[in-house]
Amino acid sequence: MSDLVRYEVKDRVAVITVDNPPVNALAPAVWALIDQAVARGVADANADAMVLIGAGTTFIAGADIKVFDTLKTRDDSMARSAGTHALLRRLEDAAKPLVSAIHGNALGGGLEVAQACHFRIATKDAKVGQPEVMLGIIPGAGGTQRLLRLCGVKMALEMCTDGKPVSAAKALAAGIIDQIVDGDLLAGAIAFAKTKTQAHEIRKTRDLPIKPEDVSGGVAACEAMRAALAKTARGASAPFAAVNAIQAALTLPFDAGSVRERELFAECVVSSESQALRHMFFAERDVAKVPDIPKDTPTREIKRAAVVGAGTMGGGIAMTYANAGIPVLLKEIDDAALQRGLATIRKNYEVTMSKGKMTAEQFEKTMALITPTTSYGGFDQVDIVVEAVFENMDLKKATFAELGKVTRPDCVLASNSSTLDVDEFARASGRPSKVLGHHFFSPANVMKLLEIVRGRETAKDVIATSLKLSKKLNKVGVVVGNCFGFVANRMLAYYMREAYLLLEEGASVPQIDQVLTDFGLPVGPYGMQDIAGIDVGARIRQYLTSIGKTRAEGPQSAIPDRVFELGRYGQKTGAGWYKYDAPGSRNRTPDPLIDRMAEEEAAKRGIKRRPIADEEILARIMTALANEGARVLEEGYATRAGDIDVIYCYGFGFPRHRGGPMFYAETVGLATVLARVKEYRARFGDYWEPAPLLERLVAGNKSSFEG
Ligand code: T1G
Repeated sequence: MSDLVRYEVKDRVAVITVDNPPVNALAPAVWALIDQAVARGVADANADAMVLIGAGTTFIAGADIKVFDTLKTRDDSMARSAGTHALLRRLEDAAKPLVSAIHGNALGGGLEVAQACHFRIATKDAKVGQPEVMLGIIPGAGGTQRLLRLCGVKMALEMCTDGKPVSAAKALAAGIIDQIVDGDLLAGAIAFAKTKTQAHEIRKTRDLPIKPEDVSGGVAACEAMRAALAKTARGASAPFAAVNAIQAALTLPFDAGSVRERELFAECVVSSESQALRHMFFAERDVAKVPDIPKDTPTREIKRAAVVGAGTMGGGIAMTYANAGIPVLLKEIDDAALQRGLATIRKNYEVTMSKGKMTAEQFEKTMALITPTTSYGGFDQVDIVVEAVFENMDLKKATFAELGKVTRPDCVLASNSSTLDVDEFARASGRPSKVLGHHFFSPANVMKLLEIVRGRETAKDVIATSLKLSKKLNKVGVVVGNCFGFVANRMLAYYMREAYLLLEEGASVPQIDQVLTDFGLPVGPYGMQDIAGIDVGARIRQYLTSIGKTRAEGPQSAIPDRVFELGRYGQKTGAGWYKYDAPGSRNRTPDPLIDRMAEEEAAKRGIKRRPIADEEILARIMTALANEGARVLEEGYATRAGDIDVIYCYGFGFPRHRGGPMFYAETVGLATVLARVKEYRARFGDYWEPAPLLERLVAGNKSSFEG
């Protein structure tokens, strides 16, 4: 037997151990070796029963996701799944009791293997689930046909459409597992197997009858789930395919239902939605892999923190630390500003409590971790300071100069700046190796993205510490370079440039926003600005202009500043790009004033306004993002294209089922993207400059930014 799957007999029970670190994924070889091991156990005169268990920290966490990229056509998938289904039937037909012993996770194909075993036992901390829809697919190894026979259609529908794992206790109550073992799992499994041997008990899941309540009400439950998904599964198709497969289990014999599952799985696995979601699965794990920062780079423990600035961002950052159980000093320049910040924090937590997501006791405990102050007292005790003062270089440099004096020499000094030069803060601090950017996204206590902005002299252990800290803060930390705007805002500037120019050329604010929300973004560019505050962007723009910078090449529309100068800051003032019922209201209506401004600005620039098709709006905005993203990659400010995709999905809600702006560009086709850049250059001006990387990749007939 190979190292991947071991076989040994203990006390007349064949113990089959899957050992494919780190999660015992079912690579093709592992499937085959399990098959062989069970056949060996059945034939082994020294074994009366069999136990299947995982080595290391978990049972089997699913099929090897990388394998799905080899399934180019539906036929490829149908061929592979025929083999998998047949293999699981062989397990199910074993003539001796076959018990799966679950610890850690039994997910996807892992749970399907367990379902094909005659019995399942688990440790109390184990979890079982069918998370395939998170990858744009459905259980493809009989899970939609067996699970409901164990736990009923309602729970099977929930598990297969939301993809969430369930606890061992819940699985036991539902009938998915047969026993929870205290103490040694293997010993418990062997004892359990021996009881089944004595009882000559073999229970084939596929032969279990559909529960009577499901015979009568199962199809209605499927219809109800479809109706619920229509509201929640925005743009996703896999959850509906899972419902269809489960409905087939209700209405067809097992074998016919299995064929239906395989057909539905095949449609999903070749879809661009699944390819995008599988890309995101690995991309959000790869961001922690920084080429010159080895995994074993020493890190420092962050036990105490401080935040300077209790504005919207500073308050949200302080909440992020408190939510992670890290005591945090929150400093403002005076008590009035401090109290305003604390009031906002309390209000945020009260909203959380009103939603039942936080108890009053948790609120008090979390708030107690935030110590307000108007001095630097106690800063010599903290392990990290996050600077979140106004986006003004002089103010930030002065703050870093002060922090360099009042904190310990080994204290990490991080700036929440969204745009400005981290190296300048570093120089001002007097210890640049401990300085970097921690760019949170608003609202900082909610958005998961954290841009870790690496300065020229930032030490490797400070980067490694930041990556580790981001996990503790429940953030996705992405290391980016210190260019103007870093990665997120540098690219966003081009996204907004096109949105403004399209408005002047004839599109409307509602039309542009609708195109982007139909594409899958939670909000369009104009709605986003009305939420974030038009004044925030305007003041940064003013400051950048004062230091001779603009965020993006090309024509700068005057409309944003005109809107700002009218005091229209968005929802908070009752008017921005839209009109609102009242300040703070979210009920918005288009405002003809904006269209008049667009007409005036177009006239000034000699533009003949025209109706603009939705397709052009989407193509120009997505092309602008991809072209600038290619520059970011080439200049080395992002490690890989997937990092940019993670930034956009986690920072701006770019739809995961599109895979992020770079993956989406690859699905459009890099040659098509380049052709569009050249077309726009001819139509609109030289500021549409093809990124050299894009030109090289297309010239080399490459289909991916990774070459
Ligand atoms: N395939 C390939 N690699 C996997 C993998 C998988 N299923 N699961 C994890 N990895 C890699 C991961 O990329 C990372 O690699 C390392 O393992 C540690 O993962 C036929 C069709 C189990 C909860 O969707 O949810 O079965 O970055 O960092 O935080 O019907 O991994 O170290 O190089 O996430 O401890 C269904 C996916 C597949 C489960 C552990 N199963 N995995 O979390 O570690 S489809 C899943 C997870 C399927 C069947 C269908 C998590 C975890 P690297 P990690 P973790």
